[in-house]
Amino acid sequence: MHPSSTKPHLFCVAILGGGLLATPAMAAFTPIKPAASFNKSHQGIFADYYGGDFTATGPGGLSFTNGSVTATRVDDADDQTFNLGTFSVTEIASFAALPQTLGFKPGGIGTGGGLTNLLSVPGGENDNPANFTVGPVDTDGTIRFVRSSTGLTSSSAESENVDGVDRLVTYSLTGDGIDDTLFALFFEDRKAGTSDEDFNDLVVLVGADGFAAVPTPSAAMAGLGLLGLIGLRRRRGDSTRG
Ligand SMILES: [Ca+2]
Ligand SMILES: [Ca+2]
Ligand SMILES: [Ca+2]
Repeated sequence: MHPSSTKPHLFCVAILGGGLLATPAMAAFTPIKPAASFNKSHQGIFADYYGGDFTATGPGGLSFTNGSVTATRVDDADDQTFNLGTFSVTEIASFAALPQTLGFKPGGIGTGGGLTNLLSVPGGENDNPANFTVGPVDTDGTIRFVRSSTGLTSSSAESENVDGVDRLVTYSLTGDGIDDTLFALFFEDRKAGTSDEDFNDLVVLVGADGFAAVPTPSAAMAGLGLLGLIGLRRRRGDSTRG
């Protein structure tokens, strides 16, 4: 038996509830390589958004927490399709040279389906601090997320990718101000073999109930109890591009 087979898998399924379609496959966590100095790590991206200092936690140190928000790494057998119903999506970072577009297709793995584009962000190795949100988007049943940039389109379902390799790493977010299913999706934008495998080229939050309670970094660091007010301000400030 693979050394990390059953325990992490059961752990994740218990945490995730109905947001993802669990499969009976063995647990597997797609490897991530350290980000280049001009990029940010997954911990750094969470810290930028939620504030505080995110440190490794959980099985294998693959998850992160700042003490109030925890990002639990999702088994990569379980982030290939999603079942979110009505959801919103917010881009929180993009460390990539190329512009990035995110969309989704209805249906399960290998079912084809028409692409609905959700958002696009410019390229240029930046973290696009002016986060923006799209939604609510109504979906019915299973969907796959699809990221594209010049020369490559990749799906959350790895068997649909030209290289057959996983290009999405997902965390389930829980903690202060997060009352509903909320995932952080970290995409890699190059094919295996030509990629730096930092999985920070497009980073979005997807949630079944929007983002009204997400704290700003300054509020989280100051420990202010104004999450609802800040959430409203954040929503008003959001814009939709592409
Ligand atoms: Ca994956
Ligand atoms: Ca990158
Ligand atoms: Ca990359």
